Amino acid sequence: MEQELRSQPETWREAARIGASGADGALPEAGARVAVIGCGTSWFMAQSYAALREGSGQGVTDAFAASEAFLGAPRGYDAVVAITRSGTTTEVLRVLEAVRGTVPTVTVLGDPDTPATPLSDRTVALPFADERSVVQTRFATSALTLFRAHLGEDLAAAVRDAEEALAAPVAREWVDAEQFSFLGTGWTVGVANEAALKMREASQSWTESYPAMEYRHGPISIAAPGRVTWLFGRAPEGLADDVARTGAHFVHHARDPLADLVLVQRVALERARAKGLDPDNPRSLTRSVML
Ligand code: F1P
Repeated sequence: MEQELRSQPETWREAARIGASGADGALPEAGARVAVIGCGTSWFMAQSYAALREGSGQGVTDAFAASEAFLGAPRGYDAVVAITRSGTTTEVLRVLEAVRGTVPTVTVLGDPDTPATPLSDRTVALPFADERSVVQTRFATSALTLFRAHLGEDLAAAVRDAEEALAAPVAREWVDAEQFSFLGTGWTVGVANEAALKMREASQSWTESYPAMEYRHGPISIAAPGRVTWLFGRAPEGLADDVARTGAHFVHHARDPLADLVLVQRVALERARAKGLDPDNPRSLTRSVML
């Protein structure tokens, strides 16, 4: 996991190049109503992509957990984008099967030679970002980098921020914290959800995640000294003061939110090691979940 995590600036550069050059026209065009699906980490990247695409005016874009969508495939969309590192996740394959022939599908995956490929009208493969680890790091962040570049964003600063996040100190308070609440707004809600999952998967930590303003509607009641509230992206007015009153440690960095996720991945590694856990063999997890 560590080696893969550390290669993110390189894999982001390559993903940004592919996205900026149009990803071979595989991704849906502006104006299309798009459903984005995935499981686990890939679902959280789907959430971020959906918020970014819709926010950039390219059309209605909704994210669905494939594990819910396979119970009743999304309807009323012009295209389905599936995100799956492995290309073998059962729920993703079932959604692709269910919508086959009714709506164009494009799957963003690691290895191009997977069961998802023949079920998709188009694929965007990121083999340079594929991983052997159970816990995803670079595939997910590279997929989101590809989407951001495809939507017209210049990712040069994000790549620089990722390099900086790889060199930044990991604070003692984060390694020792009893609990983490990760918060985001808009596209960074998906990033916050992914940060919380990463910390659970790799280090068996108690973590939660919320849209930042929603945090004040109840979840802030668990903020306390020895616990961390970590905000990605835009800071809603008054939030820092509210958290300060609880005594929780508030974290809000200026760097690109996806690059700040790289720092959380490192914190997850450090916490796993501090607890004597092997982050490359996480409890009860497999690289791909097949039903
Ligand atoms: C999705 C996923 C991972 C999760 C776990 C099981 O995989 O849910 O996000 O961390 O390893 O698989 P994929 O569809 O992106 O291959």
